[in-house]
Order: sequence, then structure tokens, then C-alpha cells
Amino acid sequence: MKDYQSQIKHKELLQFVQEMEQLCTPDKVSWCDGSEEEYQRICEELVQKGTFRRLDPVKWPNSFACFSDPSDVARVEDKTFICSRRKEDAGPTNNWVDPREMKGHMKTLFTGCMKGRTMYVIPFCMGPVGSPIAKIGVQITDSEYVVVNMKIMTRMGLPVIEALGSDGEYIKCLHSVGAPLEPGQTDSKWPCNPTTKYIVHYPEDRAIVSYGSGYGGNALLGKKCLALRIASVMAEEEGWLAEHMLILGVEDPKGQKTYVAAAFPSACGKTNFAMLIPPKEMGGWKVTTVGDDIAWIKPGKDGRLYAINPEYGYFGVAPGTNTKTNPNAMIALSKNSIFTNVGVTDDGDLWWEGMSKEAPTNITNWQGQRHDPNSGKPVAHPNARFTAPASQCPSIDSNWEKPEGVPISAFIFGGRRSTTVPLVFQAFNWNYGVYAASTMGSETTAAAFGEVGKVRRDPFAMLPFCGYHMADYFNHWLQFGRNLQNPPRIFSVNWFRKDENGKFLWPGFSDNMRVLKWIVERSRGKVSAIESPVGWMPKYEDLDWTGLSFSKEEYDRIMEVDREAWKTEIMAHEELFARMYDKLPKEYFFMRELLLSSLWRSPEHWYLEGETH
Ligand code: O2Y
Ligand code: MN
Repeated sequence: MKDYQSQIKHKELLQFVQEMEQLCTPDKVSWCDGSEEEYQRICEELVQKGTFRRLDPVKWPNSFACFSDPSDVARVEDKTFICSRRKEDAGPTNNWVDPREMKGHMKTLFTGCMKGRTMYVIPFCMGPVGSPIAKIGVQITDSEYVVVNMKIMTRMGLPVIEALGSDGEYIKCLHSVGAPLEPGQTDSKWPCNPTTKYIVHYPEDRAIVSYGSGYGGNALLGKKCLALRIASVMAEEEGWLAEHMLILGVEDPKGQKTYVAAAFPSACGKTNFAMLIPPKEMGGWKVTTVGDDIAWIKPGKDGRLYAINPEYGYFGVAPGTNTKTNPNAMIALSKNSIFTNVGVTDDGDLWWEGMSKEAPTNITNWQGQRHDPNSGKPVAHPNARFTAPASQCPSIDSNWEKPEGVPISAFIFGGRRSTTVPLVFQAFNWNYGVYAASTMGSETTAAAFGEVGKVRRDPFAMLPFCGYHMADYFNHWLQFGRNLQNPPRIFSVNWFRKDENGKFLWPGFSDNMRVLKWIVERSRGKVSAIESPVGWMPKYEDLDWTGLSFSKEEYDRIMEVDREAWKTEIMAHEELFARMYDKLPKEYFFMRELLLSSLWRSPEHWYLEGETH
């Protein structure tokens, strides 16, 4: 370890680490080299401490389960701040505090906060090391859980230090669980600060400071904090896109591959879609996975857009994942993985809601209690997670680590809407696609927001993750499109439309391939579409129905455009726009008017009839 530290030539980085050591006063400092030996050693330490449980080595090789403090189970949006120098740069949808004031507050919180602990220094790279799209970060943390999760989620350690050289740029990430230890004090199994949590971003300084939480997006700073909030600011300044999108490849029976990127708010099956297995009847069609959550997209010399997945692993929601909903994820997480807040059996097995019909009898829930099926309490926390290496996914794309990325032919935006929004449509043009993505939303579920069925707008699925003013973000997308010679086509999908009895109209899962196939063929200019008041749509016969019994009548229902419902929908966009009126693109007002007037001219219930294009 001493040798490694003496190899570090980056004086400014050494100085940063020294200053943080002086501020946080840990017992010792450990530079992470990212080796397998280091990973195993820290996991074993966590086992000894009681934080990790080693799982059955036959059922779950080299895998661990752990349980967080009940106060530390998810991202803390109300404690997440964008501390740009000017308040108007953070915009109305982000929490903002003057950066000078916040830095003062953070200095107080971080003074002595690592007492009794080890301060780890994690050099990490978002994207393949050496890729022109990748970015380097250095996270300082006092959490062993973070070190081992960062090993799965990012490329970390020695190769990154080498890539940094003596003066390479990096994003500063400071993290503490906010639980200093007095001499002789026993540590808790999940150290965190139960009352004080802060996730702070300084966009101009390219710096992140996180205090009090050891969980997921709050603590693994490469993910939401760097790869979305800070990267979105860099992307706007430098002319690229940092998006909350999966990336997948679609290969046709002749072997031609087309890549698409797709954004969905949470609880829309994003990971399942990224790892989709087509119905066996659609012989020869294949989906490959480049990424399941984040995409960094840059224009290439040929005028096309190229995307990388900046991550190295999956931090996926465990409940609901099973061999039917996502067989590829089940294989990806079957070894070398970490499980947080799932249930464990006495013999080192795992379980979560939806893994199989019934919970095993000898199961302990995520809060360490014997599970009582009559208690109404779940075995796993609804936000329980698996951290699994992306390389273990059977559908991993052969180009997923290509430094220059993969060419993107289509963008897909989807939400969870029980009415109004059809199964699929293509935006008439780039600007309208951007408008549609800006106004996308999902109906709330009881678990998440209390009020059930209200549409919560989540533009581009980026509302919690955009590091600047959301209307500036819309303008960036519009401006970006103006410079593209051959822009990807933009599509809207909705797998969740229901009938009047509350039954889903679409089977979903692998059958989403039927829609994806049309999207790909449409992007290749191969199939026709029909003009509806809200976009281009496939006719019944344009979709591949092999192996699925889905009638023309059923299709008409799921594709219906109800004039009154759409008028209400478009009027409801006002609620989002009113929050950011001063910076809203002028194009949005015209597009809204155009949409309303075309609806006005359309029949009360628009079905798929008319001319094809
Ligand atoms: O709750 C958390 O800390 C994780 S949030 C998350 C994790 C993986 C992928 N996406 C998300 C998200 O909130 O979009
Ligand atoms: Mn996400």
C-alpha cells in the first residue's frame, strides 16, 4: 500500500486528501487499489463486524447480505441540494442554499466526523478508463460498504490513478456516514446519522459532499450525484447529454444491430426492459444490454450520437425481480453480488417479495425479525437492492466497453399511465419529441407518494437528477437537436394502460419486444406509420403478433386517442410549465397550441384509420 501511495504523482490530489484528513481526523487513511485482494479483505472485515452476512457459497457464491438502519433506506430528495453560485441556475425544482453558507455548514459537520474510523480514498472512473467520454472522480469515504459497492459499480483503483497522471481532472467527492466513534465505543452494524443527512452538489467546483447516509444514491457518489447531477451541468456546458437512460441493442435475424436509449421514471420496469428476452416465437430477434440506468451521449465525427454506460455494475431493485420478469438479472446477481435489505434464511439463502410465490419458512426480514406472514410486514424493504457486476449479465452487449460508445438510433420515453397515453407513438420531429419527453409522467402509487393515481410529471425521468434549471435543460435538448445532421427518432411508450375494470391492456415484459421491433424498423426507415393527432403510430399489421393472441379491437383500445382526455392532458402540462415559465422555450407554447388545434380538428375518439407515411 505504501508503494502505491508513493506512485501518486498528482500533487493537487495529494493535497486534497491531506486537507480532508486534517478536517475529518480519521484514525488512518487507506488508498484503495481496486484489487480483488482488497475487496475480499474488506468484505471479510464487514463479516467480522456483523455488517455483512456471507451467503451460502453454493447457492450464492462470493455474495453477501446486509441490512441498513431503518432511517437509511433510500435517496433523500428533501436533503439533496444544488448549490450553484446563482440560485436561478439551480432552478425551481432543486433545493438551493448559497454555496458559501453550505460550505460553512459542511465544514462544521465534517470536523472530526471520521474519528475512530478509516478514511478510504477511492479513485474511480465513470466509463471505460481511457474513453474520450469517461470522467474520473475521487471519493473520500469512511464507509467500507461504499468501498466494496464502488468496486462493483465503477472501475476503480490503480488504473484510474495511472490515467489521472500528475495533473488529470477529477471530480471531488467527499462522503461520511456522520458517525464518529469515541475511544472504546462499539460501532453499529450500519453506521449513519439518523437525524442529519445532506447530499450537496457544487456544480461550478465540480464537487460533491454527502453526509449522514450510507445508502445507495446518497453514498455511492459516482452514480446519481456525479453521473447525473454534476455530469448534466458539464454536458450542458460542453455540448453533450448526461441522461437517466438505459441503453440496449436490438439485433435482427440477419445480425444487423440498432441501439436505442430509453428513459423511464422509477417503477416502470427499466432494468427489465434493458435486459428483455424477446418471445421465443419472434425467432432470431435479440436484445443486448449496454446499460440499465445512465447514458452519456456525445456527437461523433460522423454526425451520429454515441453513448456509453458510465457504470460497471447494476444497483437494481430486488423486489419483483424473478426468473420470469427478468431472467438475465437473476443470472447477473447470482454470484459476486451484495444484497441490501432483502430477507435471509438461517442457511444463507435469500428471498424478497416476488422472487417466488411464498416466502421460505425460516426467513428473517430486513429488520432482523423472524418473518411472520400474518404481520403484513414485508420480508424485504420495497427499495431493497442488489449490487451486481454488469459483466455477469448474459445479455451484455459485445460493445458495452467500447471507448467511443455505441451509435444511438432512437430515444424512447415512457411513463406509467393507466389512461390517455397510447402504447406507442413516434414524435413528428425532434422538437415535439423533446416536448413529449418534457411532459412525461407517471401515476403515483400509494407506497411512493400517498395520493394514488395523480400524474406526477417527471421530465425525461430527470427531475431528481438534473443539476441545473430544468427549463435550461429543455433548451439544451432543443439546441442539441439543431446541430444534429441525422437525429435519432423519438418515441413515447406506455406499457401500463388499463381497461375500465383496472386490468392492464398490454401483457408487457417480453411482449414489449413487439413495440421495440417497430421502433427499430421505423428508425431504419423500413416501416410505415399513420398520422394521429399526437404522433406517428403503427397500424395493427405493422406489429409482429407471432405467438401472441391480441385482436385488432384490443389494439384499437390501447392505441385510442381520446380527444377530451388529451385536451385535459395538454392543459395539465401548465402545472409543470408554470414553475419554470421565465425560462421555458418559446417553442413549447407553439407546440402546445399546435397540439390543441390538431386535437380540435380530430374525431372525438381517434382510431387507427387514415393515410400512411
Ligand atoms: O434509493 C436509492 O438510493 C437508489 S435510487 C436508484 C438506484 C439505481 C437506479 N436508479 C435509481 C433511481 O432512483 O432512479
Ligand atoms: Mn435510476
